Amino acid sequence: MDSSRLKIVVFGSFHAGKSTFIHAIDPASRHIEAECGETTTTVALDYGRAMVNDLHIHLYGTPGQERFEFARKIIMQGMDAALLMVDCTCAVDAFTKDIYHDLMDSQIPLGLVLNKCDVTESCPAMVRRELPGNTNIYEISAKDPSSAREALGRFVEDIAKNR
Ligand SMILES: Nc1nc2c(ncn2[C@@H]2O[C@H](COP(=O)(O)OP(=O)(O)O)[C@@H](O)[C@H]2O)c(=O)[nH]1
Ligand SMILES: [Mg+2]
Repeated sequence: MDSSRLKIVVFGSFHAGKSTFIHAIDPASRHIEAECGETTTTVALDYGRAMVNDLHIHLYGTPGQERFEFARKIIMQGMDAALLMVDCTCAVDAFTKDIYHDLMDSQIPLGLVLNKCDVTESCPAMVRRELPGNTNIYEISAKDPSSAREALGRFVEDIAKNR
């Protein structure tokens, strides 16, 4: 692992707030939509950069739907850490739980981003119960760029302790 750069991949269901989060961190981030193969299927992903302390952070947002497993596999190559974005305004879906367990089983440092905490009905406590066992948890509203940046900064510091 290059000690001055970190590749962080952002996972999460469609609509969890991945694009909003990456754009909040890096207003110059790119949202990329690519046609794949002979089908009309479009894969959407995001890419943004940030500096945290002296580290160059490269953030990659993955496509959320299950059928984009192949694209997630490619984007995941060489990742140093992962963030799982969860929408706290609704029940935790099976896709999010599956990704959570897969990432927990891997050796990759994982942070849980509990998003949309600005919404009155949001229930981050429920998400914590549904996705137990991880200590890097950040409650944010990706609509508030400062809370997104603070969560990323804390995550990078948290994982730097174990590098
Ligand atoms: N209230 C609220 N809405 C949010 C927040 N983050 C994202 N959204 C909204 O949720 C929807 C999905 O966000 P998006 O970033 O496109 O999700 P993605 O599919 O995971 O990339 C959009 O309408 C966003 O404006 C948040 O923290 N609070
Ligand atoms: Mg998106």
